[in-house]
Amino acid sequence: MKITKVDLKYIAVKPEQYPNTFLPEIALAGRSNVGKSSFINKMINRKSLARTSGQPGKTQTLNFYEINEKIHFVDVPGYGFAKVARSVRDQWGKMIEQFFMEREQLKAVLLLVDSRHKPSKEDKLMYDWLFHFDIPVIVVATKGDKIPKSKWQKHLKIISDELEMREEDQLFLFSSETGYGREPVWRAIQKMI
Ligand SMILES: Nc1nc2c(ncn2[C@@H]2O[C@H](COP(=O)(O)OP(=O)(O)OP(=O)(O)O)[C@@H](O)[C@H]2O)c(=O)[nH]1
Ligand SMILES: [Mg+2]
Repeated sequence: MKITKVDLKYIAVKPEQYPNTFLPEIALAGRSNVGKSSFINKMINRKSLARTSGQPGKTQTLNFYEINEKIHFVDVPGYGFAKVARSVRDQWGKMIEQFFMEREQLKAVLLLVDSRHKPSKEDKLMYDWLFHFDIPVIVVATKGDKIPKSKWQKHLKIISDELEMREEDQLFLFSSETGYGREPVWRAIQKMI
């Protein structure tokens, strides 16, 4: 995928602030620190347009990145981060839920899970929730550079088994460090928009 133009175009915390455009949208989901913002940067070939951090809780709003004037990537706050006040987490949860449930432009959600670990209870809940609401999902196993290649298949199998993934849902190994998985994930996204 050749990236010619990319911009952080809109920031929203409520529906009135969603962009008034018809571009297809692809949203990220996943626990805090799993690598959602890093994933976006790699996909759009920018070092740090999406703000990342070793500190969980970096992304706090819905951030719409417009790519090639054709598609929006929507970065969202992560779940499962205990250090953020409960009330704030609840707000983030509501904000994301509302966006996922009501947004017509949303074509798919990329659910990011850490390739090194078994999916968490919250990862499972998120996968089931997306399924329940009929939202197409692509699962991306992040930080693939942190496990040896000889173990990739084993880790991917654990993830698909634990999430009880349906046959039709795709799973990709990804690394924001090396760019591994970038082209296959782009192809999967393009099929969905
Ligand atoms: N080695 C390696 N590190 C990664 C990868 N992806 C992300 N990281 C690191 O993981 C940390 C968290 O990455 P972020 O992209 O900020 O995570 P996030 O999911 O956006 O986190 P929140 O905004 O808090 O929800 C950063 O220190 C990244 O450098 C990867 O593929 N490989
Ligand atoms: Mg982030």
